[in-house]
Amino acid sequence: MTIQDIRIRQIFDSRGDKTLEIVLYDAGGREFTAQIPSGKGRGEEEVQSFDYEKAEDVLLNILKKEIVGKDLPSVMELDKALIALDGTPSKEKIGGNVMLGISIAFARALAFQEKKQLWEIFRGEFFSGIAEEKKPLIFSNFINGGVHARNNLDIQEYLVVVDPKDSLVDSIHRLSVLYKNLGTFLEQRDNVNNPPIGDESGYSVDFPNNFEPLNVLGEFITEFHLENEVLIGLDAAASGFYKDGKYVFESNTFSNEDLLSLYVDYYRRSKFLYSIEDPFDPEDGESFRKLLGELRDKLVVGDDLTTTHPDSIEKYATMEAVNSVIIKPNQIGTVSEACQAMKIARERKVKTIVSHRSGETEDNFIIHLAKAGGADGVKIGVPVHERIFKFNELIRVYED
Ligand code: 2PG
Ligand code: MG
Repeated sequence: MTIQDIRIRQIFDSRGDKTLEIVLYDAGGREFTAQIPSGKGRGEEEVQSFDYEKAEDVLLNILKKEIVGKDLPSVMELDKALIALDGTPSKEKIGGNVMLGISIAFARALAFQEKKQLWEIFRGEFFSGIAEEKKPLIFSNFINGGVHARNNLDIQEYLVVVDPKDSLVDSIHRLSVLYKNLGTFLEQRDNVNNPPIGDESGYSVDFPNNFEPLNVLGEFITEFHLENEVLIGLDAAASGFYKDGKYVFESNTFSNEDLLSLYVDYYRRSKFLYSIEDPFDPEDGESFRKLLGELRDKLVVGDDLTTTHPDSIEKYATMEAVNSVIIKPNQIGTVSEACQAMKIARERKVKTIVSHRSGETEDNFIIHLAKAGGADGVKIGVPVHERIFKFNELIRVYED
């Protein structure tokens, strides 16, 4: 596939912040695009993300000379060339967002040329013979706190987790009904017309403490008789309340031991609580290991801890600090490395949850990545507003 030309457009993400769209032209002059999301709670090890001016500079001075006009046979070969040109661990020369956009847009061009679905390109290049066909659990963020909201919750996300074994449409509908009913409940509780929402369109209202949302969601699950198909997940995003080696939680100072006991108590009190993401700061990998030791049949998930980095996943899997990881391609900056991260996780029997970012676009690439690599879960927000694109693509990709 020859890359005839590349352009970069400025577009906006769901938070109204500027982000990039990469436009790639094939030899026939056809246009293939990729839009890159952005995160607020960026892990320390995440690769660099360039603004438009810097990206334009890279386009003119590096990409037009080294990539445009090249005939490349595969996504893998393109990524190898980009990684070699960049030559830095955190993608400081080309920018992880620019590299990922080119990587995805190129894969779309290949899919067009080969008359395939996008996921088939990824399956063929990276997961041939190793990914089984299964529908992923859907992690749906109903209540937003932490840096994603303007309320009093320290924990960033309260997620309803649904297993769409039978029908994706029915499961998504169930999520939608639950979400609307939670809205009505909060309207009445707080005597407001429309409860405020956070960065990912989950409700962002105050609660008496960080456990109470688990109670409320648990009561909904029981009321709607969903005990056998719905669970609850948390993303503590603990780096958001970590300061000088301590956790500032509910206005008190917690040691890592205190926080660990609090989480264990949450699990004891909520029978639906299934997963917890980033329960501690990435500096505190040892506490992840201790928590997983206490919660063998639950998920302890790495996100800021592992940043979709194959080496970090290997490290924390070996240490038995996590049994599940978030896969966010823009944390690592190329399709190949994101696929490599999924493969390492799979080899280590660590579950993979392919995830959106808090600042999202209409781009549905992550759903194709999940399908190609046989992901165990997808974390894609609530099935309303701007997140709906991902849910509808999920139906198309998994049920067509
Ligand atoms: C997270 C994400 C997505 P952000 O912490 O898992 O929910 O947030 O994109 O802000 O890092
Ligand atoms: Mg997270």
